[in-house]
Amino acid sequence: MVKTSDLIVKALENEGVEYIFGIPGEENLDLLNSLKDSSIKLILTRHEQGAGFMAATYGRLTGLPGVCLSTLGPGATNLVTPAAYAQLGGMPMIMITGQKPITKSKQGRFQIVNTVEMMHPLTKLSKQVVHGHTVTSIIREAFRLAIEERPGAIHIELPEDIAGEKSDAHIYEKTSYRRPVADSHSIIDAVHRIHKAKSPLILLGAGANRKRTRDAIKYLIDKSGIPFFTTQLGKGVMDERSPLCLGTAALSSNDCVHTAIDSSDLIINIGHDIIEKPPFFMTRNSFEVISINFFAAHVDDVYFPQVEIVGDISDSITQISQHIEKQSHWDFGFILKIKKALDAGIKEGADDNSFPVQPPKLVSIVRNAMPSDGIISLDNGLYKIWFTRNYKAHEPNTILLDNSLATMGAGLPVAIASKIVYPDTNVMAICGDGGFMMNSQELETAVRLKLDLAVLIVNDSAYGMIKWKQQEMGFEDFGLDFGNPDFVKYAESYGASGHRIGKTEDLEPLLNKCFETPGVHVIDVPVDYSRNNELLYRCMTVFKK
Ligand SMILES: Cc1ncc(C[n+]2csc(CCOP(=O)(O)OP(=O)(O)O)c2C)c(N)n1
Ligand SMILES: [Mg+2]
Repeated sequence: MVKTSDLIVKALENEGVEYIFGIPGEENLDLLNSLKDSSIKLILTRHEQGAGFMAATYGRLTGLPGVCLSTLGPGATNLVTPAAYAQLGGMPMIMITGQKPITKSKQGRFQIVNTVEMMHPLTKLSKQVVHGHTVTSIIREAFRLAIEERPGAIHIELPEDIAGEKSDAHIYEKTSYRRPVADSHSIIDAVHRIHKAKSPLILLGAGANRKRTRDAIKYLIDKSGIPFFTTQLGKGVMDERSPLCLGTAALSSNDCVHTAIDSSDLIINIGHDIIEKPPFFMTRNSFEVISINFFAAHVDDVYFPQVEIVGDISDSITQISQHIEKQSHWDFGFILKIKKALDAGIKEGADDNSFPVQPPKLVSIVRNAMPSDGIISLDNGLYKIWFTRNYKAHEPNTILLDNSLATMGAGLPVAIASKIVYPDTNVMAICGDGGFMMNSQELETAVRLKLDLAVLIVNDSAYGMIKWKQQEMGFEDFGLDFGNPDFVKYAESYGASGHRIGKTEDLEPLLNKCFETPGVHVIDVPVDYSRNNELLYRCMTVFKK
């Protein structure tokens, strides 16, 4: 007979868990004690939200579920946002929360909320462990289900008394299986439609961002010569320096890339689903869409693909490539003209040395400072549009952002988890002054873990993204300005290095210096958003001329 909390740790080790991110409460003390002699490393954070974002990111980067831990009640409610983040973002994550004893009462209803019910709509499975005998099968099922397409969040509640009781449950072996593949009839139908189209376009979305898909997609693009564009979450699936890359649909409409999309008669959608902000709006009269995904497409007013290829994405693409041939009637002339205009616009923005920094210049400086495999982690704010639009990703998972829950506050924890997973890679969090302050306490975690990390704060002393929308909607400027702490002193008080730039030319050498100097660096960068619309829509104006 073995104590249940010991069994859980053994089961987690058996699943290959390396880290548990979290903040224990008294209801987790058995589990904490069982972790003491385990190979699993506890990463203590300063807010459960930070722990959840880190666990989800571990899952996103490795394909294996990331694990986080909290106490009951307030600890568990703090995991609500990361649960939604992982669930919407398709990131495998397992949350283990504590609970008061269930076989007897300890403190009445003190701190008790129905966490299992609370987590139901945010997870693929939310379950309480009611007996030590079932705990190992629950863990095996949790790990299986978390990575099954579409990946997502799982919640396991472990009551205090169950954690301490003994059982003789055995550990279940990990199993693996080959994913189902698409039927050849649907492949032939799709190839026929692609051949018949005048100007087909490939869209790369989040689901295309899986191990082994890049080679298959690259082969399809090389063989067919069909241009491609990406969603925000599809960035990096292919090297965006490709002459066939039209860039990213950072907005849903009215950007230059949409002129190209609207001129196409067939979009070959690899891995985008409607949980991400739409890269375009379909209408009755617009292009046809072929959806290639692990599952059938969700239908919506703005998205209703006419053709489906359901099965392992890599395999589907490989099957398509076997049959596809370049067609002499395909015409990409207009589409590639737009690409030229887009690229010229991006280059033009890179020359502007005015101060405070203009967003396109900021993107160009960061791109220059980051090596091809360097990772940037974006929080949510106006700068995200600029980075997704102008930052050309070279490698998969090198621009980590959230375009499904689109929560503020994840930028720093995501960067911390990325550095833990890839200790030899340059990692930079890029956060607005609003988003940074939502989880800035994790600076202490980064310093304690002795991570080398850059944190760039896009400083406009406001919730800039909402200010922009306010202006777009014709409202008066109201209610969105705030003051900031002195970010240099703030960083230093955590034992990090603080920097502030006084002119735009100083930023690139400073970033290079930060990557050469160990430790956590916080860089305060004043930005000017006042010309946002003019710069954002410049490509459209140039193109319309
Ligand atoms: C947790 C959360 N709260 C509110 C929002 C709505 N929201 C989206 S962007 C934004 C402003 C972001 O401000 P900041 O981080 O300073 O970036 P900026 O746009 O100013 O560059 C807000 C309030 C959100 N996405 N997430
Ligand atoms: Mg701001």
